[in-house]
Amino acid sequence: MVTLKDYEGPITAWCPGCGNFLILRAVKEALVGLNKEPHEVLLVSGIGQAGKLPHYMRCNAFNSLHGRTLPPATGAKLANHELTVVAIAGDGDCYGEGGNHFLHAIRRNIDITLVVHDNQVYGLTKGQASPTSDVGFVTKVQTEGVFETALNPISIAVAMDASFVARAFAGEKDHLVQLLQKAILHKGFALVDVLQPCPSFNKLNTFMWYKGRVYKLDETGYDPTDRVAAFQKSLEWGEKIPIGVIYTKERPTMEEQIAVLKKGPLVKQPIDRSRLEELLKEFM
Ligand SMILES: Cc1ncc(C[n+]2csc(CCOP(=O)(O)OP(=O)(O)O)c2C)c(N)n1
Ligand SMILES: [Mg+2]
Repeated sequence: MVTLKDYEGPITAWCPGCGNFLILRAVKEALVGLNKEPHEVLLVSGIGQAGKLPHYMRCNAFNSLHGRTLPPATGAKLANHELTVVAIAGDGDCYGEGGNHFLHAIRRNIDITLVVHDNQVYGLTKGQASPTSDVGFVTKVQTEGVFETALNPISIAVAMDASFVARAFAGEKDHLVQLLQKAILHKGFALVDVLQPCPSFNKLNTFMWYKGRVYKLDETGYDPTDRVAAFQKSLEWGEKIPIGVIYTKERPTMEEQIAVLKKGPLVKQPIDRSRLEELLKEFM
């Protein structure tokens, strides 16, 4: 029987009131609820305040470079597809510097869950605008307000026919736990974009700002399998912001299409050292 204690990690260094605390708690609760042992789980992150989440849990973890959360997560899943791989990224990490990897992970449909802590700001580097910052958002760098149109990760994911697309709100922790569990159980690439207040550097999109706007799709009879309706839903932002599963589509995963993996995880397959020696001879 797995308990929260099994996942307990060291003391955090996040600011008081940060939405990351709720996301950390939700990730633990989701894994415990699914009865996943820490050794069956790998968390992969890049650089940022979000990227520190795996440091604060006791399970397998890999900390990559900024914007490079998805490549090692993909590699690890290919090496051992029996692992539950959860990629943890910030909005800057995933939609800015790592934007290209985001697009191609969706195309490949590798069976991992991507949790984006979307605080609409660069938190770690102390408050520059991120790709998801709203137009007009004023920072120490964007002194006259952001003029670029915000990137809409949900619309992009639906447009690219991602196999699971959800939006959550850190302030609705139990709902977030349910969405994380659905994403982990889903066979294929699963995006959970989590709206996350940053009390230090985002004074616009606060807990109250989100609280007054979010509503749960699950309570509206919404059908997440209709792609056109999902795209339309993805455009809702402002007075009302939908949270829940926005789109799902069953399609073959990357692992299912790679013949050698049918014999089991690569890490468990025997290695033919004679071929390796042949290769090494080329460098002698
Ligand atoms: C290659 C590289 N580029 C830029 C940086 C600087 N940097 C570190 S974290 C970060 C942005 C973090 O923002 P986000 O991903 O939204 O995470 P948050 O801190 O908000 O959780 C940047 C630009 C870096 N460390 N490495
Ligand atoms: Mg951020």
